[in-house]
Amino acid sequence: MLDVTEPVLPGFTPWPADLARHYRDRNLWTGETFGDVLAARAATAPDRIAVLDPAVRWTYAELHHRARSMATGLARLGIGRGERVLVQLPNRAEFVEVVFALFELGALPVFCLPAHRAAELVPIARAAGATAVITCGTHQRFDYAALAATVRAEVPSLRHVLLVLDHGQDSPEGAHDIAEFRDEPVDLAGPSAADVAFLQLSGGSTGIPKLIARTHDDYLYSVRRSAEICELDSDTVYLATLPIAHNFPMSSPGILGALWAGGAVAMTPDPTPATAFPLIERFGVTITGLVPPLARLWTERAEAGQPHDLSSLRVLQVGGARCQDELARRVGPALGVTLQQVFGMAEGLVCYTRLDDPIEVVVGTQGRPMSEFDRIAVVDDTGAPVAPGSQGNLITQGPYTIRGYYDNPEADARSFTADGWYRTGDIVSVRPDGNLIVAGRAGDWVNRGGEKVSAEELEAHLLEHPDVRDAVIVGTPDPVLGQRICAFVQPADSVRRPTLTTVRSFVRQRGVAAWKMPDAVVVVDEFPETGVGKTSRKELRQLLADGAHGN
Ligand code: OOB
Repeated sequence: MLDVTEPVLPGFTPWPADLARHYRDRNLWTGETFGDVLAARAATAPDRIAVLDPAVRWTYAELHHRARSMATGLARLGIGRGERVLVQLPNRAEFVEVVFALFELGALPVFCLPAHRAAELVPIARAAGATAVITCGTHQRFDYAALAATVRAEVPSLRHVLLVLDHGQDSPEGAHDIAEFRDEPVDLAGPSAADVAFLQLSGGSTGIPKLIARTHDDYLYSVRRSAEICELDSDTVYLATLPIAHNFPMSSPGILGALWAGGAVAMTPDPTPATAFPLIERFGVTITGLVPPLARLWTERAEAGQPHDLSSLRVLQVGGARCQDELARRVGPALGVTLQQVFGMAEGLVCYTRLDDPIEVVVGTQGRPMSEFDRIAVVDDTGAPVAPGSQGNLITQGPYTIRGYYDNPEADARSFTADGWYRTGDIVSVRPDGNLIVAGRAGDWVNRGGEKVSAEELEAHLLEHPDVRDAVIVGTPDPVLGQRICAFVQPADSVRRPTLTTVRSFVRQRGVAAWKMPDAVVVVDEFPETGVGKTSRKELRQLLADGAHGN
């Protein structure tokens, strides 16, 4: 039955009514909720494995029962439809239980990353008007319960702290063990498909956090389409390697895609080869997704030889940041997988290379939009379309791309055009075959005395240097030029450290214009990362501001 109830969450910007009707008429938006999907899988394949982690193995029937039971308990606590609940959990089975319990209730999970601390969580909780936090006790030697207590003390709307505890862990004063809220399930009214299902965080927010409200209708469409493109079925075992609350492992096709297809979701508590490779072998993992720094680590480990049998792994997705061609060429042969590039954003649009694309497309592009209903345009800084094939700003709209942030008109004024296109902030070009090449973020340019240098372009050159393992270019303030070019490099080994002289002469030999030569080289063993493992240019800039010196 089609559900045409319009969503009611204040602060949510709906799609224009005619477009919403169009998407429903075309059956892109099917009127199903995530709760409906789980109920359907539990009815048709109750005994199939739905969720696996090192400690847990739940069938669809068990997962469904647990989610309904927890939803009933949370309703008893007074958490109701439309309320926002911060969820900060590591990759473990209970994440899925908690999220489906909230879906069942019609309460909205606000997806936080385990790397978030009070400086991020307090503004998020305020912006969301959250009434509860669901987190864990101590994990990887960090006390999440204490963090939740700090956030609660700062945010008056937060009434409850609920903890997913390990055996033997006690719940501190003022918090509840969530196990106390596993009641005998009763049928709850639940949300409609047009309702907002959750709030996701936009990457790289400064100031008031940009929260992204996604409906059951629009998100399920993106999950379904992603599962089709990634050829998931009931034999799929998807490994959640990246922090599970992020949009990529959540829905591209991620854990929700695997569940939609009736497959299994497996979890690794950390993404290193030492932890993840044995789990791939143990669970028979068929697909997972990584950010480029991790893809590099996995590739290097596999190239060096490693003792685990990864033969079940068929598809390795790389996305979240630009995968350099040099790395993309190595991934498939090293790990014995089909590489898939994924260029996406929590705001909506996701592009994939297809599994049967020629290698040149898979290595050299970030794929094409997943839906024929996605609209993309490449425009200059005045908003006019650029010549076909030229680089410019990517803007987009479509059946799963938001029309505005949650309750944030200032951010909307910057990030959306008057007619509702989302400005991605990405500089791309579109090839004649429709595949996109991401050149970088609009801000990732160094403006050296008026000469613009693309960070990504220079990084690609440095990566070809035999002594360089990884490289990131950032601009640093310069009194004369405005900005200078600083290259942060990780050395390939501890003996031969790249220097400014060797790097400059190498880049010059590659026939690169003189004004693109780095002005400084800083050798570091690791790059600072964002919560999801992307390299953080912001923190690298901060390192320089704090006095890091090059040679
Ligand atoms: C994903 O989502 P977010 O919201 O954390 O970050 C989105 C931004 C994009 O606008 C782009 O700047 C960058 O991350 N990005 C890429 C990329 N994938 C994302 N830049 C270059 N190449 C790529 N392949 O990161 C995300 C969401 C869903 C699926 C995959 C990634």
